[in-house]
Amino acid sequence: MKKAEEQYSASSIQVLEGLEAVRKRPSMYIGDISERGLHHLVYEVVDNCIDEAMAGFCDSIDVTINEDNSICVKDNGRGIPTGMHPKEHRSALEVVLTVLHAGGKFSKDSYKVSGGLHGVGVSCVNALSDLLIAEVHREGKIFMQRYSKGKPTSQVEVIGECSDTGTTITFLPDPTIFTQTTVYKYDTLANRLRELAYLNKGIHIKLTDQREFVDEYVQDENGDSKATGRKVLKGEEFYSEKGLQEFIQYMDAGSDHLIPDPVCIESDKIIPIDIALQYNNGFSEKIYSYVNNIHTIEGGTHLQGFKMGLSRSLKAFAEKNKLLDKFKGDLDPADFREGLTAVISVKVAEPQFEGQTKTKLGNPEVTSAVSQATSAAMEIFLEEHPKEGRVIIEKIVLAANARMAARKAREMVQRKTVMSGAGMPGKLADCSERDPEKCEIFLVEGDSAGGTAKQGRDRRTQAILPLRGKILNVEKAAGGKALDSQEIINIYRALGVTVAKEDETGEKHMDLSRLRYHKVVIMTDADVDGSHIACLILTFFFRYMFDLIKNGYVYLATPPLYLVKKGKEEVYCWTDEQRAEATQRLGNGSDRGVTVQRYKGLGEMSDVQLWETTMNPEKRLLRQITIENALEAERTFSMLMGDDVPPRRQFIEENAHYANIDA
Ligand code: 0RA
Repeated sequence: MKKAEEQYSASSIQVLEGLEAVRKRPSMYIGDISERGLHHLVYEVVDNCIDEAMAGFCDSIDVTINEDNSICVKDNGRGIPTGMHPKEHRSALEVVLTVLHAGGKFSKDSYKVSGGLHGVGVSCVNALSDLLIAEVHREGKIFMQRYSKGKPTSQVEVIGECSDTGTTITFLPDPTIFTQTTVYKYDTLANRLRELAYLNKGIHIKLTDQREFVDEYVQDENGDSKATGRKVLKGEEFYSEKGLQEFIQYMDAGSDHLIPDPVCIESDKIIPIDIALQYNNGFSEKIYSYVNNIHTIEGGTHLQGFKMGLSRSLKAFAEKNKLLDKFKGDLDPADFREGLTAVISVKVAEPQFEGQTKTKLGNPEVTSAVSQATSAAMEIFLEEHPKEGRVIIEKIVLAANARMAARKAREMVQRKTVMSGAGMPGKLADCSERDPEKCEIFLVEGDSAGGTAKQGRDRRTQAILPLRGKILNVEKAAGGKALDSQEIINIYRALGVTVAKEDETGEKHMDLSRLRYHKVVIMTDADVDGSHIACLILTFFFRYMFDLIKNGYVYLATPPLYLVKKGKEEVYCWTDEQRAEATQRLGNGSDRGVTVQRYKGLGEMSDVQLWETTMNPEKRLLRQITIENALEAERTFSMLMGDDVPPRRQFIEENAHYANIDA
């Protein structure tokens, strides 16, 4: 069926069958029924509160994860109307909660642009919940109605009086729909709520987790945090007074800025546009773009417009002030964005989402709107801040020079890659199969582990490329410098790809038609060093071969941590819980005669063990790297691989799962 037809029949089904259709085909409405879909339910409800806040009636949203993994979302908006709906012969509340897409039909100022990726409304959440309770404070009364699987199980009842207004939705996801998991992840919700707080300044968004107590901290007079010795429920409040400007500071934490304050661009001329940007002394380009509060991971026309407007205004400023007179060569569009961090947020009434993950804006009219707003605001900024302007141009010229100097190295890589048919790196142990779909390559830390992997592998489909120690930290390499590194050249050559090129819209793409393996597996030791190396390799993929990640070709291998043994019985374990369980089981309740061997590195395993636990497709656990949480990944990479030490130390301390093994 064609796309348009599909959508057409979908909307007619909705009218005919209402919420039954949602229960029959939940993925069609909320994307999927995995952990992602489960969390999507929360976003769907919160989006309605954000709409209410955007309309100017709400400034506080409280999200609570209850002990039973039900979710409560409370706002201080006007409250969903509870009066009789003239056409439907039932309360407006019931209509909002049981009719698909009814959420916005009442609002007079109908420029509703928020709404989740699928924008289906609270009624979907209702349909997919075992239990949903709506409580509305409005006109001095407290109204309540209950539902189960989308159907009302009570009338709208007045249960008390109040002097405030607002809506509280409590729902318990239906486990027969969410069969994979019904357990909410605090961090997943926290990341999204934080993002929403930055994107919609002035709203207090609180998250509380009733399932977990944590140590309470207070700030002392020096601003240091100190434990009080008491326990409190886990939670955070997200609030941003200045919006995107603070978002950038959060994303860019730990880098040195080129100009004192971020540049802010706001325009309401054609469509609402909100942009903040900052330059730092790093070398990567970090632009986060949003449409209607949705992170457009694949960019699109708004991003394209921003890039155009930015280069145009900076170029005009440089030429006007004769700052390029000594510069030989020409400026590449990407030169304008080295060391740039920017957040772009636009509101589009009828967004068209395209691309592999449906997170790429297609509306053509948005390009010129954003481009004009950007260049107009940048012109004013540069006019008023000529000193900052000069600093930025100097950085751009530096980037251009570094790029040109690196071009030779790059051309060499290209030539070698393309020309030499037998040009595989000497250390590569290739597989015999030629169909890329069936082929895997393991990037292995160190020659010794590489040797074991070569012995243990399935030669037909598995190739091994040992990497020497720590590969270059590309986060610290200017321009094309990364391409000077022998280990990185080897990766390009082994994979059969060339350096990503920018197209006319400013998007970087790789030619993946010659990619020789559809699984690229990073295999490192299960210790701190190994994690660091995996992180370096991932950073390289993230910055230079993003298309590989986007297509789902990149994986992490997970070698076991322990071997528990009694007599001939052997059990591999990946966690401390598994180890304890295996010890108990093999020892029949005692640990007599049970030995526990801890693997410190891949090199300690025999080829057979490595195959059995980590490489054998039948038994191994591969973790696919996805772009789901690209935002957090980006921040983490910058932080871990950047210059600033304190945040890195903090992160490692908080996340050092491996560090405890010896304890
Ligand atoms: C329909 C109409 C009005 C508000 C809402 C829905 C509304 C929905 C949700 C969902 C969560 N929080 C909400 N807050 C409000 C307009 C009400 C009016 O005109 O008074």
